[in-house]
Amino acid sequence: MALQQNRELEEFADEVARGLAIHNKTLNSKYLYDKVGSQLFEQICIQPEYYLTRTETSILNKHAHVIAKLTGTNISIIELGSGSSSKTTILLSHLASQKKRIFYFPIDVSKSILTDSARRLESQFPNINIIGIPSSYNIGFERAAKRIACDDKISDRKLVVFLGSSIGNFELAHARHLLETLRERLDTNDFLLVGFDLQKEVSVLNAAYNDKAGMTARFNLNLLGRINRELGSKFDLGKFAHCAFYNEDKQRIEMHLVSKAEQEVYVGALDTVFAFRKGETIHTENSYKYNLDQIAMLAEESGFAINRNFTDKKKWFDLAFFSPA
Ligand code: AVI
Repeated sequence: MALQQNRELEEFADEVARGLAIHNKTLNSKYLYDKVGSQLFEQICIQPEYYLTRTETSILNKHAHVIAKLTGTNISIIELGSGSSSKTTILLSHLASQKKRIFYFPIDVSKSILTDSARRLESQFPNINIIGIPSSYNIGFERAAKRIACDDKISDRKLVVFLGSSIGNFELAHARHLLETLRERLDTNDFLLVGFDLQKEVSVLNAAYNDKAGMTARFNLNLLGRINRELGSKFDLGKFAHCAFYNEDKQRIEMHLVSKAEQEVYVGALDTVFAFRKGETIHTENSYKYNLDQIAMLAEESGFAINRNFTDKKKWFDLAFFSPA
């Protein structure tokens, strides 16, 4: 455990060293989610401007019974990046009502979130076996698939769930690679349910990533706070500003941290000083917005066929239900 933590810290230090040394400074968005960042993200999800969570939830509320019918109840559910499992609970309640013993494998890097949500789900659904896997997507999926293959009591028909538009945080080639990898590991009668945020009016997109309460700004700035805490740096968070905007050419929200002044910052763990010009930015996240044709193309290119698209009335969000082609 301590060894793994050391390795993760070393990897973080390496990425910070590389990301801040280059001309277009950048940091991997996965580092936004330490304990503080994950709590701030939960707050973002309930902001009035952040339509994604409530829209996806409303789609699930409306269509979970159809999804449950399409999968049948003899199914094992593997969720990538399950977080608090709150949206999946809607689907689980439809599957659990059918008295079968179901297995649910939530995969998340945060062990504490997994423990809390497993406790809640176990008391809510006595006939669902919850096997939380604290891990990255790839390793977690392997572990869940192995367990399913080894145990006769567990249905080997799988539904993989990837909600929240997390796929939008992947570069397009990486999103395709992730789906291709999943396809290779799924059988023809398995399923994949993916949440995609759809393209829409730019003002709605910009507002969602610039909420009035300032939660997204705090979430973004916390990345510098994390570097301070874990790598002994001296970032003054007051000297950086949150900046998020829709890049229409690239069809993505870009999130940056802008240096408000010319400054130098020392990072203890790297024994290095990084210089920032006034107005220079650190690119911290992309969030790609899709249209239905792009989703169909992505599915086809990675070996899936779209079984159904479940969208809301405004067509702001899509829950795409894929089957292996
Ligand atoms: C997790 N992910 C889908 C969020 C998004 O909308 O891209 C992360 C986020 N970044 C800022 N606000 C929310």
